[in-house]
Amino acid sequence: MLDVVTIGEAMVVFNPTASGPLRYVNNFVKKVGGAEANFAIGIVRLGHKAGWISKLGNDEFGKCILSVIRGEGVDTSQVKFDPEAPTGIYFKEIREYGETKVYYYRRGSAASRLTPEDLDPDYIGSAKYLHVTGITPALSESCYLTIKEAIKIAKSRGVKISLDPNIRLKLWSKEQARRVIMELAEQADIVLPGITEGEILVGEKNPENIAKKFLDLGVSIVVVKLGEKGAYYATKDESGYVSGFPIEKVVDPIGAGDGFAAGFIAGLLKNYSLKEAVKLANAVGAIATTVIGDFEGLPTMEEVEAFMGIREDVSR
Ligand code: KDG
Repeated sequence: MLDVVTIGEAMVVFNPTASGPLRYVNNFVKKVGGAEANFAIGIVRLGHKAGWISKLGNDEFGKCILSVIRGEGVDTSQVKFDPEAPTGIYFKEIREYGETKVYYYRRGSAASRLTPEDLDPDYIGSAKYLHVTGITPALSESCYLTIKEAIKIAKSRGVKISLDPNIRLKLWSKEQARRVIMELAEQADIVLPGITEGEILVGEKNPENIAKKFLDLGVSIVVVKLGEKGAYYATKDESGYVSGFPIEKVVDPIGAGDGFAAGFIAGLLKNYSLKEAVKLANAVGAIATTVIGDFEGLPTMEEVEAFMGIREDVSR
């Protein structure tokens, strides 16, 4: 029995060893990343069982990704190798000002060839939550159909659906993202938009108005991420702001949102109150930014409790 199942692409990530335009960067560190895989690793670190459905190229990078994600304790029994397409890769570019940029080399990748036939209904049905993001349906028409089918299976088996919009404008336009993500949101129990994503999706800037738009669609729980300020959560019965954990030195923000989602769903799996689950999400998201790599900073339950000051941290 799994706690969570998720579906999406993982890539080899090339992290630059210096900041500045990539044309002047000569050295990179090879890592692994992918929103849904990061999320699954986060869930496992927090003490729960996660399964990741995907496709990888039958190449060295695909084998590297499988051993890393399996090595982190995620169930990879549903991961297939596609002999006819490569594993996707991406490069990060770090600037001393502004946001980290990413450059994808993933068009036509093995994961973009996922189809509804790759889904085992019993596997999805064995979980408590199906977690999907707006990245997978942006990869290809067949990926979009795969996510729709996974949601249909989950709904028919009583599996709750959580949706992180994860809008990546390097993959599609705002209009395409809005149309597809809002269609998926209508089916979701939980939606976790960032504040800018809320503006793209529902045309509102205020977290309370963003949440209301999703609740009106039939979503049960909405959590709007407000960066270091924390988050705003709302259901039809309760709502509130939960402060964040500002980090003095963010070394790599990529993957923080996946950490937030993992923290929130782990909180629900632990039967925390909504407020406590959002607090855990804020802490996990914050800690994730303190380590280079998309998932490497994700904390264990012991680490996050020490960070939140509810457990003694014995360092030596
Ligand atoms: O949320 C972090 C992800 O963006 C990163 O790991 C890479 O999946 C990725 C993507 O599509 O950007």
